[in-house]
Amino acid sequence: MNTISKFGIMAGALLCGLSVTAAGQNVCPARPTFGGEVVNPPEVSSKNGVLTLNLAENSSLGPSQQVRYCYVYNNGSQNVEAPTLRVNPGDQLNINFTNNISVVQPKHPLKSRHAPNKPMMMGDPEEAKKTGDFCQGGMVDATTTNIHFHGLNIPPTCHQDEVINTVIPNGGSQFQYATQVPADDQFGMYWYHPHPHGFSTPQVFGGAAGAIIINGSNQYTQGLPERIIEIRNNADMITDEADGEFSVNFVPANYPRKPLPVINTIPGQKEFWRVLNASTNGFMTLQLYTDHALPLLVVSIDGIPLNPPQSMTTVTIPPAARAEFVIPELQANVHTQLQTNGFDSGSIGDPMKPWLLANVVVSAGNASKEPPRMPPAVTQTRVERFSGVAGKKPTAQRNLYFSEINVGSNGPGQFFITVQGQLPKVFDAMNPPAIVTKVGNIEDWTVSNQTAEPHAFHIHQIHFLVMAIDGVPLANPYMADTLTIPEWAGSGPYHSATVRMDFSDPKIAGSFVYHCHILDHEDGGMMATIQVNP
Ligand SMILES: [Cu+2]
Repeated sequence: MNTISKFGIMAGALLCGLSVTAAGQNVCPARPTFGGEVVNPPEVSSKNGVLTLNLAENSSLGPSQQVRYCYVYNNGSQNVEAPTLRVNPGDQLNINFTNNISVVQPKHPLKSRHAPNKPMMMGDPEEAKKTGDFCQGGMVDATTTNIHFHGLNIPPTCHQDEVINTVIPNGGSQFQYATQVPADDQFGMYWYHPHPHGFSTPQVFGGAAGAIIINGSNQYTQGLPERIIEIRNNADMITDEADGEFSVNFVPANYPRKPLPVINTIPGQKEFWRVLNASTNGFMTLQLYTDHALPLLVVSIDGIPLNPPQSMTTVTIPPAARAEFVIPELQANVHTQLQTNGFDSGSIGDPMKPWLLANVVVSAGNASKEPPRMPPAVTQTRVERFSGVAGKKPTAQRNLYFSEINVGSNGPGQFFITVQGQLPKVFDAMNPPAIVTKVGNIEDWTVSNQTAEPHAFHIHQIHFLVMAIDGVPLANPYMADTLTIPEWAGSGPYHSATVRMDFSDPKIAGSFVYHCHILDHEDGGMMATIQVNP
């Protein structure tokens, strides 16, 4: 289903009578230009167990008349974009959030070939109006937002990590987020992004996304320079012939038309790279390439360590996933590039051709440009979340499947994720939960894909154990929060993954969602609600 490449949905939505205002002061900070250096994003760190910050979501028009969305933090002297939130396990995270989205209209609206991005009523609008409480729902449109803390295993309650009924209107509305990073959450990379149903794509595509790092090193990462790499679709690069153009820490990658982003490194030095796939639809096959793909020691996926780490020359991650790996010592003056090597997105998926992401310049002269180093490994033993899940006994087994109805080549289509035996329904906040379970249950879900394009299965609030692919048990099961389910080729069995859901933590009781993390599929309805009773 053609999705992001014809990104006219914003234009379409904006022309439908949503509030359209001129860009005022609440704009997005300038972004780097072609050939720029990839530097770590600005950071805000917790102190004495607490991280409190003011964060706004702004919007403005980029140079190519596409709408940029941005998370903005004032560091005391200037507004900076997409700060990395750095916390320790157990820390309190407080965000005083302001919605300053002032949607601006692209000069040359592109034609939508996409699922409808119609405003949708969520929650109880009457109650919302009466109480003025943004926890009660309201009409979700391109100017409303909320924040999802992707991968943090925190409660699905309002002011923490709730995206169904939390609808924060624009116009400077303020909203407090206050949550505690679980003490047993694992050291690694997580992220935050907007999740207003129907409009997550334009906001994330426009650039609104940032990293969360739970501090902590292990024997593989201690002492290494720590590089944070965020790959986004590039809102300013939309052309008919340029599907899948990306940016790296906002530096656009559009080779050969323009010079590549530059990663400056020194010779003979391993580095720890934390890569966030913040693209809305991009399946990445990451390689560090000289005249061959170099071995990368992958130490964690979606924030959770692999045991043991695995050496790979290609690291494949779906949209929203994170891969953290140690790169080998590089040699000076050897042509080295970061690239995605292309991905089979089926007969109807967005084309994922090979794409150069950055030139890696290896020079002793770069010593002053090295990022800060990882702290010494944590030696105290700690009970880590999900550590015993493989040995637990499942209390239920379910089958779910992705399906679509394509409505002609011009769309919109309908996108579904359905529990086997139920009727496919596009997401609606008023739908009853598709799955009801309770705290303490352990469930094995087999998720299959009946469509001719891949999907990226994601569930909020918990990670899951990837146990089997196409029914074949994995030798090394691993935890993830976002997983590719490959497309169906038109004959033979559907591809599937069997994953174990651990609902043991009473703090995750409540209603939350699971969905495809190709965000325009999610916006198009490929999402459903699970209710976990206390
Ligand atoms: Cu999908």
